[in-house]
Formats: sequence, structure tokens, C-alpha cells
Amino acid sequence: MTSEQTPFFITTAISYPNGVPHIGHAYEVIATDAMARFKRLDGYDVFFMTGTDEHGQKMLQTAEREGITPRELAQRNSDAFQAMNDELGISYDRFIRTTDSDHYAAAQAIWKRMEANGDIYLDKYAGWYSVRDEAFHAEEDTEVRDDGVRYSRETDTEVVWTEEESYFFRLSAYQDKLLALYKSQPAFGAPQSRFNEVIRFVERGLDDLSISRTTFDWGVPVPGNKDHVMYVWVDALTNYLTGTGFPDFESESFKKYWPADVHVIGKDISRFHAIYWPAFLMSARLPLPKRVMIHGFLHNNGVKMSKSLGNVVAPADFISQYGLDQVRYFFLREVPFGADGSYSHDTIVGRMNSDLANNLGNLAQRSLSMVAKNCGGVVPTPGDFTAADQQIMAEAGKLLDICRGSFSRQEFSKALEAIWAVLGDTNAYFADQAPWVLRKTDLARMETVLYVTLEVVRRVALLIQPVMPGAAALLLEELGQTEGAAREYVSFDEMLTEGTKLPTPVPIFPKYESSAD
Ligand code: ME8
Repeated sequence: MTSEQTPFFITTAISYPNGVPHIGHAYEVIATDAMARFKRLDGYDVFFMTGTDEHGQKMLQTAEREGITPRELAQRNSDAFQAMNDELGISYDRFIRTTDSDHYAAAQAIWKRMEANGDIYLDKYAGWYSVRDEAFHAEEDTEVRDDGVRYSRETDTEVVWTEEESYFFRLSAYQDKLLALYKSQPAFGAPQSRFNEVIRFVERGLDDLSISRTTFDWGVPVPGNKDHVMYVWVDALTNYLTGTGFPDFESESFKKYWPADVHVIGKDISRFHAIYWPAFLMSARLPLPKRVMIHGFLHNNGVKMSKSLGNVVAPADFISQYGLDQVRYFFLREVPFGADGSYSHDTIVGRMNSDLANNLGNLAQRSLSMVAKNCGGVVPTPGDFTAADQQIMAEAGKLLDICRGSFSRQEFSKALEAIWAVLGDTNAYFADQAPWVLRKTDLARMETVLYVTLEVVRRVALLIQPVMPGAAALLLEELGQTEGAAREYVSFDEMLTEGTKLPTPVPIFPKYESSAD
């Protein structure tokens, strides 16, 4: 990196490796990866972190059921998460595990800073705990159901009565400070509807938070009291600091990357990230992240994924059926990021065949093969541009700024919608100009039309790289845009160089064949 590059630190949640990854996990890393790639292409010095959250009672109970140690369980499934990231082409810079030794140091350091600030005290905890959620629930938020078991009304998970000595964090003291933060940084949480739920929750008042456990030892030890391990969320949230080098305040990476620019997380953990986390950081006198982006949940055919329904899809199966770039495109185009979304075979195939194979693949293939056949396989030489040429190039020219805006708000579907609107207009332009007719009547004009079309396709290919890195690279190759600056956004406004030799074009987006069903 060069010294003038602006740092950009982005994270996903760290997943519980008490099972193997599912499509919901894949969705989150794909979106975050697209964001990281966009920023890199736009000249930022990006640090992108993802990983696994390995402590806590849930891990311990699953390991006991399987007759292995929690460390073995964590290792096995953490490896499965890493393998998923590699299958998905995730460009993470660090895969953090909360069992990494530098993480223990960071978690203990933040604890000590909160303690030094007078926000941690020892008391007794008595209340309802959900192991599935790794969260406490107030009695009034629970109910006993027909099976005689008590559940959290909000999350539908079983709660158990827990009574033990515990350290507490003085969360109640942070209500006003948090509300002031939300007011002064209206984009701290997004999208607005999900952020509003967080704000309403804080407005109702906050109880102090139990932050240690004594009944098991699978966790980070509390400094100065060997009978306690930290509540898994104190340890887990701190992973974001660990990755920057904290508690070494002098480290280059801490100075450069903290505070984080965006934490990308799902809707079920918004309170932990938009309430507890900034409160812990305020207490520890550390700068706050700039944004918590809360995405929705993905449902299979509109039905919630669950092991008992047998509709949990393995990301690897999905990719082998539809293709990696296709899956990445589908998720980011189909579901406005932040909203809940659904996927089904038909909606995926619809997007693959209309958006990818027809609107983009066909346009690229038709224009490139005409160039191969009629222009000696080099970028053609344009003549004077007509109003129609100028209009379509101007439309494509606006896309970088549109995408910058949409990506900065993690509105991936809007960016893709804008790109595909230009592709729609370019297809209409191509049909109107009919270069295959011009081939017989006006070769110079044919060359101009092909040049303009390739120029739009180049801009589109540059902008879809974050979403479809593989297909975009092939397309750029076909346009003679080799690795390096030509593929970065500094080159967006530079036009294709006439006479550039182009390789023989091959189709990039195949139609989904129903025989593969
Ligand atoms: O919550 N659709 O881990 P996790 C979309 N360890 N996203 C989903 C999803 C679905 N169906 N199911 C889960 C944890 N997610 C904690 C995080 S961070 C310091 C600690 C998302 O494995 C979920 O919302 O249960 C979360 O952002 C991520 O996947 C990991 O979930």
C-alpha cells in the first residue's frame, strides 16, 4: 500500500463453530467480501476480518453431546468455516479464532480497562439464561409452554434458571451516552428500521449485564479471579480489537485500522453490536466503530432454515449446482441488504438466465465476436460519436459514483440494479444500431457502435468485480484489460485503446440447463 491510501477496516460476525456453516453464514461473508473488494479496487487500504467464536456454554454442550472436547469441536468446525470461505472466494485478511493466543490478551486487556473505569463489580446473578442464544432473558420476556419448558418469547429458545456469583458490567450507566451516540451518529446503525428497534430498546432502560460465569471453564479467564471465565459475548466482541493489534496501542495496525469502519452482522445480534459493544468501548475509553450494518435472514423458499425441517443448505452444494459467481450475484441482487430474503431454485435460475446470460453475457459475446470476425480481433477505431453513442457512454460513466454511494451504504442490490439498467439501455442501443446491418452498409459506423458497446461492457465489468470476481476477470481479459491498474477504479474514465489485441471470446455466463435439475 502507499502512504496516501485511506484505511478501511471491515468485519463479519464471528460464527459459532458448534456446527458446520450454512447459507446464512455464506450470505454474510459474501456481502462483506463484496464490500472489501469494492474498497480495495477504489484505492483503500482494506483490512477484512472474519472468523469463529469458540467459547461459551453452547460450544461446551455440543462437544459433550458429541463426546469430544470443546477444543476439538472448535478446531473441526472452524476448519469447515475456513474451507467455506475458500470455496466462496472470500478475500479475508485474517481469519480470527477466539482461541488464538493474542485474543486472550486483548479480551483481558479490555476487561481491565472497564474495571479500571469502575464499571465492573462482583455480585450474584439469578435469572434465565438461553444457551442457544448465549444470552440472559428477563423473566417477563419468557413463558412456560405446553411442553412444560420455559422459553424466551423473542427467540423461541429454551431458558434455564441460573444462579451464581458473577461479575456485572454497569450497562445501566450507559443509557444516556448510547442515546447521545445514536443522535450524533445517525448512520451508526443501519438500516434505519432495524436501528430504530435498537434505539427503542435502549430508551426503555438498560439493566446491568452479567459478564462472567463460574460453572464451567471453557472461556477466557477473568483477570485476577481464576474461578470465573468471561461471558462469551465480552470475549467475542473484542475479536474486532484483537485483529488490529490491541492492546498494543503503538502497533501500526492498531493506529491504522481502529476504529472499524463497518461491522456486518445479522439481525439477531444487533443489540450485542449496537448496545453492548459501544458501551464496553466507551467504558474502556476506546474509539467506537463507525457503523453497524444489520442484514436480514435468508429463508429457503420463504421457510426458515432449520435442522429439524431438513432444509439447511450447505454452501458448497449451492455453488456446485449454480456456480460461485452466480450465487454471489443472486444473493446481492435479489435481496436488498438489510431486509429478510428468500431463495428458491426458480428465482436463482431466473436471475442467471435473464440478468447474467441474456443481458450481460449475450451483449458481451455478440459484440466481442463481431469484433473478432470483422475488426481483426482488435479494439475497433471509433469515428465521431453520435448523440446516441454519447448518451449511452454518459450513462455508463455515471455508474462509478452511483456504485460508490450504494456500496458506502451497503446497498448492493441498488448498485447492481443501476448497472443492469444501463445494460438494458445498452442492449436497446445495440439492437437499434444493428451493427450486423452496418457491416454491409457502413463499416466505419459499425466500428464505432462496437467500440461504444465494448466501452460500456468494460465499465460494467470493472464494477461487477466485487460481486463476481471470477466472471469479471474473464470479461476484462476478453476486453484486453490485464491485471493491475487497468482493473482498478482509477482507470474507470480511461477509454479503451483502439488497436488493442483481444483474445478469442468465449461465453462467460452459461444459461442454466434444466437437465441439471
Ligand atoms: O451469532 N441468514 O454466531 P452465529 C442470514 N458467534 N444470516 C444468518 C442466518 C440466516 N439464516 N443465520 C445466522 C453468532 N446468520 C455469534 C456472533 S460476533 C462478535 C459473535 C448470521 O454462527 C448471524 O446473524 O450464530 C450472524 O451475523 C452470523 O450469521 C453468525 O451467526
